[in-house]
Amino acid sequence: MTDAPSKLPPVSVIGLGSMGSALAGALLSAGYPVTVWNRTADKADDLVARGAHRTADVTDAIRASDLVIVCLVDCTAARDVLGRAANAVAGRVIVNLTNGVPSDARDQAAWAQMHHARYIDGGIMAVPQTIGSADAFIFYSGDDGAFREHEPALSVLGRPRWLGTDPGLAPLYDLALLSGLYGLYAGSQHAVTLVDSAGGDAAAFVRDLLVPWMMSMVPFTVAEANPQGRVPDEFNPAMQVASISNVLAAGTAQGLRTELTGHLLASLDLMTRAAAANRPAA
Ligand code: FVH
Repeated sequence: MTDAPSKLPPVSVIGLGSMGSALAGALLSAGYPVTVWNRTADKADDLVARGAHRTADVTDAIRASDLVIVCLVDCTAARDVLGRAANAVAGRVIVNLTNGVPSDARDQAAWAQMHHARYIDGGIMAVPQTIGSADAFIFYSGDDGAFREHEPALSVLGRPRWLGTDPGLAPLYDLALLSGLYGLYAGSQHAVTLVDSAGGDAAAFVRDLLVPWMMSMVPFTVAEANPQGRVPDEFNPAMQVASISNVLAAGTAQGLRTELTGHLLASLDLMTRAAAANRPAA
């Protein structure tokens, strides 16, 4: 007995690194007919075993579906791969989930328009393990008609979050969230290194102190961030300058690498300027 053909529209996935493979896998699990292409062809083996169709040529993968999802290492690779398939993209909706800057997205959208394709850029706020789960969400911006048309298939990957018709918005919001995350990572790394340098139990410090404390402080601290860099009165910037200077001094005394202090210097600069603005005139 053969399986009944899927009533769902076909989707092509270009790029089968860890993320592209997870995207294609989620679509297969949801019953979509999936065509895949990857520079290194054997990375498609598992997906083919699950029912995906593999093409040797990227052009054939793009021709196979109206919806083409691109997920490559960077925007240079995405531009090169799509550029080689320029004669196949007319009439297609290209959803580029490759991480990039807003101007990459706008350039790629203009290129797509020139080749009679509709373009959506996206920012994946998930890791491969969470694709297809309630924990994953993905920013989208660009051609809104194309987005509404293909929202059901895109919803399979993670909760879609539409940002508007400027294709640069999805990468901008993606990078803004990553900026917050990397600040948290840099701060945590400095904290752990400081405890470790004094012979402390870094694992216990992370488990029992850093994680619970950060969890309780993050909502409050983040809520005070504002586009003007204005420091709220209750923060008392002069007091913050003293505390941050002490963190820096302790790190230096413990022989910590200065590369870990960038986030502290940024906060010190902000607080120093706020303290100067608050100082009563002599
Ligand atoms: N993995 C993650 O946790 C993050 C989560 C947030 C979103 N990112 C972005 O997703 C894009 C792809 O990331 P990835 O994790 O799949 O990356 P890799 O596993 O390293 O796979 C890279 C794929 O790109 C192909 N590739 C690289 N260079 C070229 C090229 N010049 N021409 C054609 N394809 C190229 C590579 O092919 P191959 O090496 O297997 O032949 C992989 O398919 C990325 O933008 C993240 O920022 C993931």
